[in-house]
Amino acid sequence: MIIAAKNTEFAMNLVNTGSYGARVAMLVEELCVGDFNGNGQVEVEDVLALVGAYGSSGSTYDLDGDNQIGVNDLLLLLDAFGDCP
Ligand SMILES: [Ca+2]
Ligand SMILES: [Ca+2]
Repeated sequence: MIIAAKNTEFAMNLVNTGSYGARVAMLVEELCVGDFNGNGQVEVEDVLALVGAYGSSGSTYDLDGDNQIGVNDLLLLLDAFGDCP
């Protein structure tokens, strides 16, 4: 399971229904918000990708978590414009 989110807390229940023990490992890494093409920068291509999805619903370009691609997502993207940390 991969979850990408910003400023979000997650609660989860894990149930082991098997007869063996289980180990859960969690990796927390800082994502580069808005770097949709994964090249280490938020640049024009990422802006164009978001603009292309503007007005739709979905999670890929939804940076504020409201399930709609809109002006707040564009503003968050522009705020992150440049090299990833
Ligand atoms: Ca990029
Ligand atoms: Ca949104």
